[in-house]
Order: sequence, then C-alpha cells, then structure tokens
Amino acid sequence: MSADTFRLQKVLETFRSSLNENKEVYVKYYIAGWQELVTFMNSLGNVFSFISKDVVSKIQILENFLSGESGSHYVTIQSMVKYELENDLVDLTKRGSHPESGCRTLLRLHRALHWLELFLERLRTSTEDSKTSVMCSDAYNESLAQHHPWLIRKAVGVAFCALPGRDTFFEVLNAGDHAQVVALLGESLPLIAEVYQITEDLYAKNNLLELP
Ligand code: 1Q0
Repeated sequence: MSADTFRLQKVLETFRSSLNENKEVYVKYYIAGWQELVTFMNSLGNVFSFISKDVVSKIQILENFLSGESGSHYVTIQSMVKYELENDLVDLTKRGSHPESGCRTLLRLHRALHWLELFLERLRTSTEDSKTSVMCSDAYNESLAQHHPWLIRKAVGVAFCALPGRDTFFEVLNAGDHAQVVALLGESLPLIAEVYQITEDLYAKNNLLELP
C-alpha cells in the first residue's frame, strides 16, 4: 500500500500521538492528523477541493510557525497560546496586524474537528439506510455552519450531495469490513473528543473562542 493511501487507522494514530502525558496537544501531530483527512477528502473528488485547499493553507500557516524562528513556542497548542498572547500576536476583536495568527488559524481547524467528531459518531451508529449526505449536513449544521456565511453554507451543501453512499464510504475508510470500521471508530472517537475538549477548554479559559 502506498504511503499516500488514506487509512482510518493513520488518523487514529496521529491524533493519539498528539496528546502528551500532561494533556498538552502537539501542533505537529495535530496538523498531521489534518493532513491525513485532506488525503481522504482528495480521494472523494474535485467537489471537495475548495474545502481541502482551505485546510491545506491553514496547515501551511501552522507549519511555517513551527519551522520558523519562534518554532519552539509552537510545539504545543498550550505553548502557542501562551506565546502569542504574551507577545500581542493575536487580533482579538477585529482583524488587524495579525490576521493569520496561530491561535485564529488553529481555531478554524478546531471547530472543524467538532464537525468531524459529530459526523463520525453518526457514521458509527448509522444503519444501512442512513445517508452520508444527511449525516454530514446534520453534523455541519450543529457545528461549523454557525461560523460560516451563507455563501459557504450553500457551497458546502452542494459538496455534501456529491458524497458517496454509506457502503462506499466505509470502503474508502480502508479499515476492513463494516464491523471493523465501526470498532475502530469507537476507538478513535474518544481520542478525537479528548483533543477537542482540551483545546476548547484552553481557548475558553483565554477567551479565544470568537477570534476574528
Ligand atoms: C467528507 C466531506 C467533507 C465535508 C466537510 C465538512 C465541512 C465543510 C466546511 C468547509 C468550508 C470550507 C471553505 C472555507 C471556509 C473558510 O472560510 C473557513 C474559515 O476560515 P477563514 O480563514 O476564512 O476565517 N474555514 C473553515 O471553517 C475550516 C474548514 C475546515 C473543513 C474541514 C473539513 C474536513 C473534512 C475532512 C474529511 C473527513 C472525512 C471523514 C472521514 C474521516 C475519517 C476519520
């Protein structure tokens, strides 16, 4: 199997590696998890490219920080938040001199991670007649949609209609038969939920949940 083949297992592994024993989240593995998801999205077809392009550009912004001269401050989400806030590197109320801070960039991925969690939970508990497009859009309306303007919500709605059906979806997850995928989802979801919750609490504590 080639290295760029998507496997659900890889997503699980990267999100698992992203948490250390102090419950800090490594930016490197967090974005690696997203990179995996981009690979997956690309395999679904061109309709999703406007979504994956946005994710790729956000991954790139964070990678640049990580490999830049202040890289040591960007090792964990916790250290990034501390560093950017202490050094006034975040536009807190309106976009100004720091439109692409690590904090606001990661917040976009963080919100999307909530969508992923809700969607995968629906997929895990779905039945044969469940529709992926409905699961996706229900999860979207409960999470990300609140942060997107009308035009993007429309475009996302169109993309959802192009999603493959449940059987194909299970297949492209590339983790064995249905029962195995369901088991793996059951294993991955608590991890994704934990990474999400840790980030959410950190952002809430620092009043960063509405960054422009
Ligand atoms: C599989 C189908 C994918 C469905 C994706 C659902 C969410 C769609 C949201 C897309 C919006 C993209 C357009 C750009 C929006 C930006 O304006 C917005 C805000 O950024 P900014 O800089 O303008 O303030 N960006 C975002 O909100 C980030 C959106 C990221 C969306 C990430 C979707 C990730 C999907 C991954 C594929 C997962 C497939 C599930 C199976 C995986 C198994 C583990």
